[in-house]
Amino acid sequence: MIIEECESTNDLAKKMAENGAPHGSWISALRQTMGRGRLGRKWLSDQGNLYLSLVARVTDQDPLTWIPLKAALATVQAVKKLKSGVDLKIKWPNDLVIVDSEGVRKAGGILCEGVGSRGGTFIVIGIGLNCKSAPQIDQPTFSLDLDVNLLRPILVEELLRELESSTNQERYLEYSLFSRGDSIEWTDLRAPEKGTFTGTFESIGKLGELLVNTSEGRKSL
Ligand code: BT5
Repeated sequence: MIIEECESTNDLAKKMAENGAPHGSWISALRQTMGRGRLGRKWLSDQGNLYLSLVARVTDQDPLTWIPLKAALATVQAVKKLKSGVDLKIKWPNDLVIVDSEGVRKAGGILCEGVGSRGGTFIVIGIGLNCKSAPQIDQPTFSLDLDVNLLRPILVEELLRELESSTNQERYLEYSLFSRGDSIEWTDLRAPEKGTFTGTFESIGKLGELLVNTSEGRKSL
């Protein structure tokens, strides 16, 4: 379903799921007035970009930690179906970025929110993608210049396909911003006072975690 405006499509998709909407139901808005990122951050949601949330019904057997990664993979694949030359990469875990001579610029992001109790558990997969314009913020941003009406059905199809398929580290790594041996820096959000850590990217683990080599040995993030 496509609507003009809402606060956040994730909120509406949660309500839909709570009211019994089946797996694969989705809602998309032309603009959001209170789009959300992770950890209370804002997602700027001007008219003309993609804002879509899909209800995924999940079971105990599903590797839930892979869902955001699968959603990112599906988004890259959908974009490439419309514009094969676009070099959209996944910056683990949930950023969609373009990398070129101007550096790394954010074009989209994924916000997965899990709700419900076992038995009726669902995850809302929220995707924001700058198709028409990119907001001016204190970080580099990018707009993909895509027709959002063409992208929407392809994205839903790719999402459903990814959710059905088994997890695949190799395919994910193909679109990962990080390659083996790349230096990476991170902070522990639970203990920011510890400052920045450094290491080199090794791979993606079985649960979708980031495996890095540090001076103290292998760590999973
Ligand atoms: C994300 O969070 O990247 C997840 C964004 C998910 C948005 C979708 S839209 C449909 C659904 N409904 C919602 O309400 N949300 C989902 P995070 O990694 O926390 O990144 C947030 C940060 O990205 C902000 O603090 C800004 O720095 C930057 N940012 C905000 N809006 C942006 C935009 N339109 N384009 C690029 N960067 C943006």
